[in-house]
Amino acid sequence: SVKHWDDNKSSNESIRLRIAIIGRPNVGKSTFLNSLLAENRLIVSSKPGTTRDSVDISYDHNGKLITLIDTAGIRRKANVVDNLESRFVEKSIESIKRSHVVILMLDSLLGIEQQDLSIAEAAIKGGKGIIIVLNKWDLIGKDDRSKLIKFVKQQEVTRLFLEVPTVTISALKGMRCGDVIDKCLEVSESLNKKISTAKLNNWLIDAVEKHSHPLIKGRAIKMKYIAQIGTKPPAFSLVCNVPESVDESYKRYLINDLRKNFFAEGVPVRLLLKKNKNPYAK
Ligand SMILES: Nc1nc2c(ncn2[C@@H]2O[C@H](COP(=O)(O)OP(=O)(O)OP(=O)(O)O)[C@@H](O)[C@H]2O)c(=O)[nH]1
Ligand SMILES: [Mg+2]
Repeated sequence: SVKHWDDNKSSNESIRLRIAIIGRPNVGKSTFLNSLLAENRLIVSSKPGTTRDSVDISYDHNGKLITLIDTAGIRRKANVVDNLESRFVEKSIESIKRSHVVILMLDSLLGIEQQDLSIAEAAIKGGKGIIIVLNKWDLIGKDDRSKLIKFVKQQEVTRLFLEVPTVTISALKGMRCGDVIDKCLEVSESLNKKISTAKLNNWLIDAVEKHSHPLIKGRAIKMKYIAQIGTKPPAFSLVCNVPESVDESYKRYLINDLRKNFFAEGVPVRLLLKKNKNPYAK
């Protein structure tokens, strides 16, 4: 019936994946979109700041409808001394908020800079999935390729504390552009994943056995019980005897291990440490 068809449509609409494409001016965001859409629906120019506002584009990826958000990079105004980085980040955050997964696009010739890391941090803090795209790969000589990837990967681990899927493309030549969307779908699926409590607690036993928390003033820190409390991003509550004493680095270890065991790269995992609620304790 018509009603059934409408219901279907609205439920499909509500889960339609929204992907924000973020990157500094001129990295090739619009070229990438044009390459995906295989027609010049967007204005592409070698002048930074061509696209003024963010644009939502419907895209059919192998029968799956996706919304792509193209965000303009922020152009430095001549003779204006202001905080370019914060303006860039601010603008990008608007698009990040409306998305599920963020594509952070880099110009391979320029690599990854502080602004890029700030964007990635904002995406991760916002609980969004993230992937990094190294565009203009056609301009990188064979000898520099592995060095560049290694550097970006190292920045992910040391600055973002999250391994992020990193895809090399040439938007201009239409090289591997579809792979980027495949990766986004993978990340999006993983963002929604629910892990059974039994699996989680088995993981916890192993994780603590592999690497236990150091004693705090001679007292053992006990990780007692873990349960998933949310998805998109996946969030967990971990009951512990003294949550306030848990090392930041230990918490990071648990989050990373949890991520590696159950989720895709680029999925931010949240861990909430809680004190066990013992009704007989004072
Ligand atoms: N060699 C090479 N050039 C590229 C590639 N992708 C984009 N470009 C060029 O880079 C320039 C900027 O591309 P745009 O797509 O307009 O960049 P943008 O990120 O949308 O820029 P803004 O909208 O201004 O933020 C253009 O001259 C493109 O032709 C690529 O893969 N390889
Ligand atoms: Mg553009």
